[in-house]
Amino acid sequence: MEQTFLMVKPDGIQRGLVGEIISRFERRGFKMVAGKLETLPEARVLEHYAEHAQKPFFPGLKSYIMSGPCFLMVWEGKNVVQISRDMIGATNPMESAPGTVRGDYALEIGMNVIHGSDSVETAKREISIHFTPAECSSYTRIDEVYLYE
Ligand code: IDP
Ligand code: MG
Repeated sequence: MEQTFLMVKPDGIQRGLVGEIISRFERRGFKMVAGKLETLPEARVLEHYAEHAQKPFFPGLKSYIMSGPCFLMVWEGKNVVQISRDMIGATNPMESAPGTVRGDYALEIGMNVIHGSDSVETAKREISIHFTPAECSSYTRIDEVYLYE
């Protein structure tokens, strides 16, 4: 089954949004298979955001992401990568639709509450940066018989 990497960023932790965000993905039917609260070390921030390392906003992004703990998760389910991106909303909250996480809880691109992998390939890469296989659980949700036909 497809997996994605989701991370509540430090603004989401400080604003008490972790439970609300987890609830959205739980209710949609997705299954959390790993989760931990952690302040990211610099090396993992550089690896995670390697594609943005040369961008002008990168120093600000790095200090934002390292400003406090994040809540890191692996979620599993049918089409979870794309559906999570849709549930998260556009990168710039000014363009995020209401009903999305960013569209409901954020105002600025540099404080946009949550990260989600942008493709299945990216998800595999990001999961391996932040979690060991031993940290990821394999289990059946009791409601799966009413989620999948
Ligand atoms: P995404 O998080 O929606 O995938 P990306 O373009 O991959 O968006 O950018 C990664 C993160 O970098 C964004 O979520 C945001 O926190 C930050 N970011 C992107 N563009 C800007 C910008 O122009 N100014 C400040 N921060 C930015
Ligand atoms: Mg991205």
